[in-house]
Amino acid sequence: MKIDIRKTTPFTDQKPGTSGLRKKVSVFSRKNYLENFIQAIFDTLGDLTGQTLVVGGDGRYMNRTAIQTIIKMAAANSIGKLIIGQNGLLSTPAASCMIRKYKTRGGLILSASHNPGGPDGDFGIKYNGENGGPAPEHVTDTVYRRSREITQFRIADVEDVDLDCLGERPIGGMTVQIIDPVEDYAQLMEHLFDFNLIRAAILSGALTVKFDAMHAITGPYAKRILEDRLYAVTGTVINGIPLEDFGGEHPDPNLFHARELAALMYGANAPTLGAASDGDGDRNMILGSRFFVTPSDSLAVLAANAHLLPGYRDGLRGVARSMPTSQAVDRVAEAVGVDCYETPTGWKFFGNLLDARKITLCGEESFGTGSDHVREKDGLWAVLFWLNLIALKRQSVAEIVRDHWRRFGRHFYTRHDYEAIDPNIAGAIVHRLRQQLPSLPGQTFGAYTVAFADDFSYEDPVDGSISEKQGIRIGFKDGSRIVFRLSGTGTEGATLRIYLERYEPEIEKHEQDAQEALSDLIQLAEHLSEAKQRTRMAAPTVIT
Ligand code: G16
Repeated sequence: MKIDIRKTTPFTDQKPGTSGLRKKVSVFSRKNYLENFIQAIFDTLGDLTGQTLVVGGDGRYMNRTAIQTIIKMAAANSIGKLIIGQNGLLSTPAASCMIRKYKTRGGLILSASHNPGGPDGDFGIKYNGENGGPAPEHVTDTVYRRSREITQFRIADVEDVDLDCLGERPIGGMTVQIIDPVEDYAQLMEHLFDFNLIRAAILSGALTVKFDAMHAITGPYAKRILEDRLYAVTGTVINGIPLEDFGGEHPDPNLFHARELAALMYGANAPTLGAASDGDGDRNMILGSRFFVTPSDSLAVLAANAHLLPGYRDGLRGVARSMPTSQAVDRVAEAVGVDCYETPTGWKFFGNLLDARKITLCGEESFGTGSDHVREKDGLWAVLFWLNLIALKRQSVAEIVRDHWRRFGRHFYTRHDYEAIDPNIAGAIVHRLRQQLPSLPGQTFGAYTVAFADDFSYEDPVDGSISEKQGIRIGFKDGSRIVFRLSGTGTEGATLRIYLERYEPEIEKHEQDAQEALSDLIQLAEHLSEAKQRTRMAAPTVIT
């Protein structure tokens, strides 16, 4: 096998964001752009001789060509083995599952998650470590440093590998194993949930489900698990074939982008559960008939009921949520008597807590929930959790959530996004907010008195690392909050996210619309940030 050592010059913009490096395909297509980043990862990992890596992606445009490049570079960097999902496919949670199951040195996951795909869309790549989770900040910082000083990369001069045919083949001294992307993951799900109970409920007609794979990675997973193993009728999974451009759609599981599913769930004869997942299969949206479950509520409901399900019979060790996620799960933790951790946005921050066995469940407002079964959030896992719960309780989604509110109170919650705004304007908004922080505590705005105002800083309780400037929090005496932060996953301009939360203990007030219930706080957020005025946008781009 001939190995080329090619000269290159560094790019200055290869800084991983909230979840790996995400850029436009046009950026990733620049000469040596992908190669530089891959070599920077390999260099950061040190001696990889004989080591195994898992490789796979969400099937978006560039997935296959990027995998061929990774194979050639891995062979030239003395890697012993690559385990690759058939057709180059692996959902993010399935990749995490395989890294853990086969005890590999980690894996490379190719995805830009819920961002659009295709030649004009986005591409992304991230390294997950031996625990199956996204690399922590000190690793991604080192990759970034390395990417800025790189002068050469190694690549083998070999033929492309057939990614579609299962089995093992040698590439120089390295072995490439093409593996069924679904089987290991499906087995893990079967171990966590009561498949017999769910199957019986489905067969009896008491439980019906529709799953929107949004032309993305979860199609094959959902078909195998929901239709083949749980006997949901054929057609339960819609948009189930992964397409390189996601059918020209935005594979983001919310009411706006999962339109087909939303129309069904808000129409007559809706199934018991409607669910959708995103580009790489780690996000989930849960719907009942005419009922949207906020991700924050979903986490709280799962936490309150986990002990009823086979995989979680021993109860919870603790829970965690990202800072902007509503405090609904905090109330469950308090009632159950376990710790609740508040982390910065980004699944990587849960890794240490899970590895140290401080938590069992964790989740984020950004449609992510997961547990200690892998080290990524897991869309289909959340759907199966809900199916198991519905089969067990014999209640509708809405009844389960309303019962939860009755017991714990309701956290009204919404997120307003201003997307693709001028980064200078976004910076100015954040700067203005930061300047106000010292003077806010004690001030009263209508019914709300500020209890604290800060720029969230997190000290990891396991390794003591500190992450600063993770979002502006304004907390009020009644527990309400407004949070402002800039997204770390966008590829166009800046995205300002405004998160709003208010607690309502009174049952008679639980049926109010969230935007109405939060209207005073929404106005106050505008007063403090001048987001509309400064961006000259009449309304947020997306409200969830
Ligand atoms: C990623 C991260 C999540 C984060 C989300 C949104 O999700 O893994 O932890 O909550 O981005 O981040 P931001 O608010 O910075 O855009 P995904 O599904 O895109 O990989």
